[in-house]
Amino acid sequence: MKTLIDVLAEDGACKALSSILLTLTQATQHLSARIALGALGGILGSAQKQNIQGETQQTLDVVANDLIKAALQGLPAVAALVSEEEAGVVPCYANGSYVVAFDPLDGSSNIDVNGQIGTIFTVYNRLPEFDHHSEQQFLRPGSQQVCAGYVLYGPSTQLVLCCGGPTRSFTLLNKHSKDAAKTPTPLDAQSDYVLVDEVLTLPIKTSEFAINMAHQAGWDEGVKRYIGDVLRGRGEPFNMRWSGAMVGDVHRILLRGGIFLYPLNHNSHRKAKLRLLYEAAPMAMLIEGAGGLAYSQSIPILEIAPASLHQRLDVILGSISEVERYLSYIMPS
Ligand code: AHM
Ligand code: MG
Repeated sequence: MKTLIDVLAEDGACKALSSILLTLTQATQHLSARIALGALGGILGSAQKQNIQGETQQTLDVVANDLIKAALQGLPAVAALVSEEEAGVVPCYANGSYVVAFDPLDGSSNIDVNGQIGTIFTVYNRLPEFDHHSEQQFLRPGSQQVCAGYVLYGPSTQLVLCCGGPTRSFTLLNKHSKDAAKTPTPLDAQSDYVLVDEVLTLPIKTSEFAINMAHQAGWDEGVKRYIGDVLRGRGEPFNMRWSGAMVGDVHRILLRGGIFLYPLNHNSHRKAKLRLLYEAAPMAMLIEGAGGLAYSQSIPILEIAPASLHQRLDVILGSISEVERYLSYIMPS
């Protein structure tokens, strides 16, 4: 049985990067234990405040953010961090060699209904030419990510990670639960992420698509035509799946193949929903590490540098053949 620490050692991850990944994932172990307690863990309901993006925060959004932020802030390897729940860059250690961005709690609308939720994260090398807490540390194309991952809090808790090689998955072996509602420290040394898939490879055959159909009135014509053709059938049965949490939908696609779409919605004031830095870019690295493709409009997501920390964009990712087919509908001929 190989655990995350064994895999990082085998891959030759340096001490600083290992400290970040182990600390961050330990924070998610605590989160997992709190989440498993549901209403008994005091994590349900609204926090009665808004984040910088004007979204009402759930209690768990705040709990998850505080937990992960506190864990990373204590690490000398971390120069700065960005979170979906923080307005700007949070400075950490001036000599830190990495910067970290994260969505502490993805799929917030699923929290109170015991649905799938997750944590998404990305790590970049700190750029020596800028201040350690400069926004420039984060406004870089996803191709520069050192490592990306997510934790899915589902019936089991799974970590999916790519550090430049293959995308791998781990399952949390959790030997405790009774003390989970207590304060998140000290860490429980008995919980660990155990490697289950050394190399995740996205299946080529596609029979599922994931999209929020409720927004179709606001889609571009190409998106409407593509979905219309899928719904009419193409000689192959298609199923639609939408979990309301990107981690859940991307996880299904990594295991079963298919396509995930969050297109522009011209009827919404913000047009795009998903954020580039800590949602789309890490997911693109994980999907490409598993042999898939990730685009926004006609541009590979990993080539796009955010213009601002919380920039949103439309997202297309999944099996190569289906993403290419979709692109042929939305590209001007
Ligand atoms: P969140 O990070 O605030 O939870 O928002 C992102 C989520 C994604 O996980 C998911 O794909 C999408 O928003 C769901 O949006 P919708 O409300 O259209 O179902
Ligand atoms: Mg999110």
